[in-house]
Amino acid sequence: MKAVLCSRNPHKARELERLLPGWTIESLERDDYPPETGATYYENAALKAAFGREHEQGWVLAEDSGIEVAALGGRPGVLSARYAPEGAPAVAKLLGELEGVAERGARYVSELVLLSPEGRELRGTGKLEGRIAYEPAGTEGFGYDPIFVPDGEERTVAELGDRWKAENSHRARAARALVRALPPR
Ligand code: ITT
Repeated sequence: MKAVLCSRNPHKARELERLLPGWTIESLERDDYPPETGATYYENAALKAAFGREHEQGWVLAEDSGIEVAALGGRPGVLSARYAPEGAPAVAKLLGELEGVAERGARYVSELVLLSPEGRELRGTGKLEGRIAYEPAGTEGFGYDPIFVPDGEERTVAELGDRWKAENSHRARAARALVRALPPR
């Protein structure tokens, strides 16, 4: 089975191919994706999927995700990708906002939308609870992974690594929910 992933983030394609056994994930590489104007992760994922449907007849997959920080009232949340340039700048900005803040609780959220060739919509949602570390550590993953410590762990997602992520991440949980929603083949 092949699905076209409507995303410009190569990390997502790599993670999702691992998370959806039996599926080949191909990224839809275009430079005219619509702006993510939705108020929720689901709305943004559906927007990306609808854009993909304009270009692809087969299975179309889209994902929207973000990080919600309790001390920031849930920010950056659905605006995570626009919070700061991806990578070190985003990490530094978030650590700066939390300087001197003892309440470090946060969660990752992932919302997947899969459109069947006949136009049926399937969804999967996943969350990962944790806290924001005081300094970055680790080299795997992407985005906020160097400063996100999942509940029950002492190390960041970037230290725990891709294999840990494939079992436990918000995206892994969303992918399992999506697989459960798929019709039997
Ligand atoms: P597409 O919209 O093209 O799929 P994107 O990276 O812009 O790619 P989103 O709009 O869904 O994706 O934004 C998600 C942001 O949330 C992402 O840029 C990261 O900052 C953060 N994020 C989501 N999942 C993450 C993860 O597994 N590890 C680290 N950061 C993550």
